[in-house]
Amino acid sequence: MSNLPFQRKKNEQENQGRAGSMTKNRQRKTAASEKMPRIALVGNPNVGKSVIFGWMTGQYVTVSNFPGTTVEVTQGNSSLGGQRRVIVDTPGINNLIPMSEDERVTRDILLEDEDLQVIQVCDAKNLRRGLMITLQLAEMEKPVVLVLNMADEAKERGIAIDHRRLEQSLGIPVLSTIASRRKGLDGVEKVLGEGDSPQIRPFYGAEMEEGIEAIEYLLPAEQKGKRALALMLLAGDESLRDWLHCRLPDPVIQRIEEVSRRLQSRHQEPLGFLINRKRLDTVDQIVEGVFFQERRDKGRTAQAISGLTTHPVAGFPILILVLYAIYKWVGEFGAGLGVDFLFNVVFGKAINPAFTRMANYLFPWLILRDFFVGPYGVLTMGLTYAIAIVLPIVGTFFFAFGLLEDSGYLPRLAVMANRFFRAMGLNGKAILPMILGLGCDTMATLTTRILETKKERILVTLLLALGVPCSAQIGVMVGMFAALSMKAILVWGLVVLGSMIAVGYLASKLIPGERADFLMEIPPLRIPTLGNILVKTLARLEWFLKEAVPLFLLGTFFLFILDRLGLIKVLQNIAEPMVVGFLGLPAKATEALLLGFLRRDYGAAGFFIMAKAGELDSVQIVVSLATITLFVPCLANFFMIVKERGVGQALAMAGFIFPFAFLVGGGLNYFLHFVGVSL
Ligand SMILES: Nc1nc2c(ncn2[C@@H]2O[C@H](COP(=O)(O)OP(=O)(O)OP(=O)(O)O)[C@@H](O)[C@H]2O)c(=O)[nH]1
Ligand SMILES: [Mg+2]
Repeated sequence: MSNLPFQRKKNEQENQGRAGSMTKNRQRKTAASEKMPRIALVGNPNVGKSVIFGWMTGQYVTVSNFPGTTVEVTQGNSSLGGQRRVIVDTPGINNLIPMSEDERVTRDILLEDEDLQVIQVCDAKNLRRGLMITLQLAEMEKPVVLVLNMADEAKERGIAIDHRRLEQSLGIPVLSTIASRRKGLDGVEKVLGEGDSPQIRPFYGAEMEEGIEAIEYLLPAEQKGKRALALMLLAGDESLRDWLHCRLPDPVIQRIEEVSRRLQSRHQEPLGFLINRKRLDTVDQIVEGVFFQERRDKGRTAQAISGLTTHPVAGFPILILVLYAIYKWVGEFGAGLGVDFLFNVVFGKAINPAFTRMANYLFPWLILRDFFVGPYGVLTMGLTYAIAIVLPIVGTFFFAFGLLEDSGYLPRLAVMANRFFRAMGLNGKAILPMILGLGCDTMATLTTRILETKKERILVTLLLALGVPCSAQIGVMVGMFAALSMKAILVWGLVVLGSMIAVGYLASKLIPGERADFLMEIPPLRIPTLGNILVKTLARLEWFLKEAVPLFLLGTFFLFILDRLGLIKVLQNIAEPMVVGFLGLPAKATEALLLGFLRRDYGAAGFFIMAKAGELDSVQIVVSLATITLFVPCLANFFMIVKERGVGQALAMAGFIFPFAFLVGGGLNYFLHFVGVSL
């Protein structure tokens, strides 16, 4: 999932859009990349495409043991084999008839670029599933090289594949690799640019073949891979509608629809189902002669651990253990030792005093001094908050999250959480973005593209914005938990979860549409590679420094201006009935809440400082944490919602979330005081 904004940005720069906008994509390609041969890495989700892309281009894109890590296309240049080529990393697919937006991206690239060569990456353990794609690539007449990756795991499970025979049946090069250990990749280099279209063409029965032929005849004469298109159309691929309208006049489209209708009227089952069944039969015939599983007993320990992690009873102590380890690492090491050292020693004793002296010496004007080193100074407040408080906390959390991503624990957590998420009207795949939101809500909002129904996409986007705290915020909150009792943390957790369930439940009743079935691929547990985790953590930190820190500085500047204009007091007075009267917080908390509008973690950092200074009692800490957790995460997330869902929906969500957050915070304050709970 798995992906974070740094990747989004890169993608936007390098690949610039595409989902459904094939023409735009074409226009935006640079003249240079237009001439270079293009190779796309295509395959099922979580099979190692991005690892191979990284090796081919030297460019890092997020790699995680999590299906749906890549949701946008990334392009990079490669000069492997002495020739310059453009390599394209694509989102994983299970079928060329797209079920979700990310799958459509991949299908559109294949359709759009007629000269595209394909390296199909397949999980060697799951040859059958991979060959379903090979077969459709064959129908598209794409030149393919088949890479059977994860040879190590296949071997562990006693799987042997007869490569020679597979090559013969497909008529294309077949290679075996362990991409994560860079094994066998030189073989890929040797066959770059080679590869014909695979020679497998299932026979779909006389009637169906007649229909295919009739549609092929109606498609534009110069079109390549007409058979694949005809089959997509017969299978009822709605996503092709725009494509057809750009290329064919309406009467021809109507004739195509007529062929399809006539054929369907002669069959009871949907044509798409019949087509798929024939394909599966063909794949089974190929697999029979080349795929052998000798013994199944290896890898038992891993399977046993995997079973425990999703067990309805045993899964919970494991989850608590994992959370406790994160708490120790982030809360005590990052937020405790790390922050103390950076805040008290590095910034408190060295950097800030030195800068203050320098500013006093350099600037005769008080306003300039205050701008840099005053109570709302960009250095003494903005940079100090960002680097001394948030950075050590998010750094340690990013590392921990990377470990969770690469070990394969996150999809298991999704399984565990399934029952609970059902209450929110969500299940299956919808949980994946929610869990990725713990890394970064902005990126998780982008990942809602893997969801099949619009209803789920809206629901998950709303819940992410409402209640899923991102890594930066979790970090800061974990730091504040240290000052709280277990009871207080529980109250906070229950309030946030309760709000999400209530909102999710109501929204799922109000938003029309279907809920998809629970269907989730669980990748095997793997020992994470330290290299990938370090690279990923650094890339995320780089993103934090580039995208979050400027917002921190902007927020500080904003407070500085308000302070100079004497407006902070005015705002505090205006907000007093709300902040002091309703939420029961000190008037100064208005500042933290203002910062919270920019970034939730910055707001939380404001509360962190107040709590550290003893300005908040435990009830106030819990109320402030609950309120700020329920805010929209940050401006970036808001803009991502605009991008994905449109201005209307984004404004509606924000318009609901902010008052709701205050309402819950105030309600909690009244409840805790009314019941007289001591926390
Ligand atoms: N054991 C093993 N793990 C591998 C191998 N290749 C990749 N991996 C791991 O498999 C996981 C998925 O790799 P990615 O490159 O993110 O897969 P992807 O195909 O890009 O996945 P999506 O973007 O989700 O479609 C990561 O945890 C990799 O470290 C391999 O040959 N052996
Ligand atoms: Mg990927």
